[in-house]
Amino acid sequence: MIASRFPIDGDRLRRDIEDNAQFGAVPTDEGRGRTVLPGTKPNQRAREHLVDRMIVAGLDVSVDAVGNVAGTWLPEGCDPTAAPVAVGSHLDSVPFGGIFDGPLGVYAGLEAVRALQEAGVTPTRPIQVVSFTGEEGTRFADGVLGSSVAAGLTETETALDRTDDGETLREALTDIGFHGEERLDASDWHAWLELHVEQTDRLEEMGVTAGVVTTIAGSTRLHGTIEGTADHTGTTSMADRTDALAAASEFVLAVERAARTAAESTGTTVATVGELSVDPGVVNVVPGEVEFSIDIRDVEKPVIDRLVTRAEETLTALETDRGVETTLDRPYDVPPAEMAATCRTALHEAGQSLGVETADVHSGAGHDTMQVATVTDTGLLFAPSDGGHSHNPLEWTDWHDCAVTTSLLTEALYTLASD
Ligand code: HGY
Ligand code: MN
Ligand code: MN
Ligand code: MN
Repeated sequence: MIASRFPIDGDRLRRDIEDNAQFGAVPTDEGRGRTVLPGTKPNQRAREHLVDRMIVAGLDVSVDAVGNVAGTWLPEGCDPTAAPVAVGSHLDSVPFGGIFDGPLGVYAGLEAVRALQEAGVTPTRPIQVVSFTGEEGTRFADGVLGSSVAAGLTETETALDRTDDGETLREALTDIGFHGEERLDASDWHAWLELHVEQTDRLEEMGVTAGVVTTIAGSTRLHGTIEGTADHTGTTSMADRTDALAAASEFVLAVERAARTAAESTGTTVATVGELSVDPGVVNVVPGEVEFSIDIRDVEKPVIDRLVTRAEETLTALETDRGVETTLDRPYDVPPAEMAATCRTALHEAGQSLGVETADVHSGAGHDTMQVATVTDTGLLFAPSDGGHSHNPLEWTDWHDCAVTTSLLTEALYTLASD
């Protein structure tokens, strides 16, 4: 790798990510896990730590109504009326998630600004380092909550009224001191960049350190119920049962079969029944009701829609064949997002200028970037995931790869903020 015009401090970046990893740290047999759900104490400490680090870097910190945190760098000589370039990701995690998914992007964004400051350069545009609330969809929404509000896709009050575990998002954010004013408006931005771990093993297999994302797969999340009749397991004959779990089992396998068939031709289709709860869920009662959720993804929207239709048809057939009653709703429907040529070029050219090989890849994972892409130019840069693991404590990215991809991010950020 050729020396960068804006040398980043890999140790400082590592310290930020390691310090952040303490918040919500969970004991695991191997790897380093963390559980940092929106509005919880670990989330509060992670946010406070970020604000502290932003203040140390001389950024002007603001918190919006849904807890999105933005640190703005407006150096002398920079046009304060110019549309900013923003960079960042999220600090929340899935339960027992890894330490890089989200925090790498937030702290790489901060490190990029520090590197530009220390190089003594002045971009023509302000730069904002952003941490979005609730990207993972573990509480209050099915995902990308803060970026959906910032992109104007979800009303602020609607988001704040969402409840989880008996509290509204408004109450949870107020409790942790991160229910601000206003709304961070992503449509104000000239461009947006996010660095994220790849969460699969393509880059590792290719031996490439930097993935420049072309398209982020669309993601549709369905929630449904299958209702049968709870009955005594000892006295209810097999012929007289309406077993909700048996019906649901057929449904899960039908969804999997349809996704496997689609993936044979697309190579990018995935569908998962990730949640299945049985009521009453005891050994001597025939399952009366099952609740489930499905996550369907592909880079082509029609493929997703065909799988949704297949799921609906399967439920209808189960009603006829098994006498169950079913419901299915589709609260989360994010279409595939194309990354902007301006940002992809800036990232590839950053690789060339640094002598770092880059490769075009698609993203099977969803990201805040897909929401921001609806209102401004966006780019998404991947760092390799060792063994492709993510959303578990085995998630790992070599510190060297974190530093190299942060250098590319810095170069591209300066390019986009200096036009
Ligand atoms: O679900 C996703 O794709 C993201 O990791 N939240
Ligand atoms: Mn993420
Ligand atoms: Mn994630
Ligand atoms: Mn490695």
